[in-house]
Amino acid sequence: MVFWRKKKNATEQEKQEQEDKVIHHPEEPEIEPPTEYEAELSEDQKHEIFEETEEEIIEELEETPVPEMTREIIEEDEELDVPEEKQGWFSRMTEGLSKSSNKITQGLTDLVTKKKLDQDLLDELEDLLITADLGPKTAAKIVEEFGKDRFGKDISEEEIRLALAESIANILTPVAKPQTFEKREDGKPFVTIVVGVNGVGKTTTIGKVAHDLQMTQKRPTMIAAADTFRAAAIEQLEVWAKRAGCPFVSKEIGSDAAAVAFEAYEKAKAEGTEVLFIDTAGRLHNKANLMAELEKIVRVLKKQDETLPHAVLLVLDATTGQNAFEQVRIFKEMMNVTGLIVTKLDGSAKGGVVVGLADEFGLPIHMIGVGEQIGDLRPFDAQDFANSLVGANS
Ligand SMILES: Nc1nc2c(ncn2[C@@H]2O[C@H](COP(=O)(O)OP(=O)(O)OP(=O)(O)O)[C@@H](O)[C@H]2O)c(=O)[nH]1
Ligand SMILES: [Mg+2]
Repeated sequence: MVFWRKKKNATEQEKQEQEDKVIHHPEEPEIEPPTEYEAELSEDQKHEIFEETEEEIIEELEETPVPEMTREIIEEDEELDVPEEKQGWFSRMTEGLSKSSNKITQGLTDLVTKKKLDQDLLDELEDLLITADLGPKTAAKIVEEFGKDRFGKDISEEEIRLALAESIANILTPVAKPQTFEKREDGKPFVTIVVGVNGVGKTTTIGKVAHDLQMTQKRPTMIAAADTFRAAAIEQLEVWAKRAGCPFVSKEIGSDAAAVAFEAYEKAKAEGTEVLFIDTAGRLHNKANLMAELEKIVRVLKKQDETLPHAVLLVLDATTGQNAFEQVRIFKEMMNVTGLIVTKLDGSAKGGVVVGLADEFGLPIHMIGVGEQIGDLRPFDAQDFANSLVGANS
């Protein structure tokens, strides 16, 4: 009995270590600056995270001055570089997805040397979809559907391509839902928390979306730096806020992330801001710390208004391929993730991961990132994405 319990604990520990690796890969450089976090939460931290009263948070807020930027700063920003929309959306995405689609298109050309569809061809097609990172379950599902009415019949490369595009579009259509950040009837800000592991593109994505809202749609937007662990992270977000022409709320490095969120919300409400973005830290020592921090942000916001936050967007880096599945699973355990943004589809041969994610989790995919520039974020269009991925014409 004792032995069994030990074994169970060991398995739990292994699971925890595995999950911590997803959050913070062991080969990544050390976190800077070193945080005061310990592997386990101390009594003080537990108090701070779970029992701190609203008064204590407010007290803390009053002590720390908040650097701020205003919309006017945009006029001084000489470096602003907004590339012109030279190509249509489809060709830009196709270009962005070229590595992924090359893999599938070239694979198909190599594959279809026979005329009739047999089991070997179906198996090879399944392998091809797995290498393109659709994931084994989704690949099997697509191939089964494809083989159903065609087995033993003549088949052409073009027919396979179109059938694949259709199956993929069928999987993607239910999740392709743009995030509209709708104007609240109560006149209060629409609050979005952006989460994701280190380096996936959270800050860049906020900058891109905020720019679109503030500059193109002319909707007052504010950005808050609740990633308080690295000075560079705060500065990077400030640069993006400046480009987007948005007010920026931050506190000193090492400040309480929830306090930044609290203060930003108060300010956004007071200024008639329509959309507030809260950037969060991707890199904490382990899952327990990250979860504690994110939970506290949500708890503090909910004290202001039960309906907060209105969106929790999980950013995923397509180049991580299958690891993205683990990230979704872990973040879904931690938070009520309302939708996904998949970045770096331009530099990845793993664009197929989007299809696997849609099939496995059914979470809305709001946007995709196809570059580092301000205009390189696009609403997610199921049919266009499917066509681009398999190299079919739109
Ligand atoms: N090619 C490409 N690069 C991107 C895209 N989105 C973000 N990046 C780059 O990815 C790198 C990391 O982006 P960040 O926005 O700093 O990522 P983050 O999630 O905020 O990272 P942390 O704050 O360290 O957790 C930067 O160099 C970005 O320019 C994209 O869609 N395509
Ligand atoms: Mg960041």
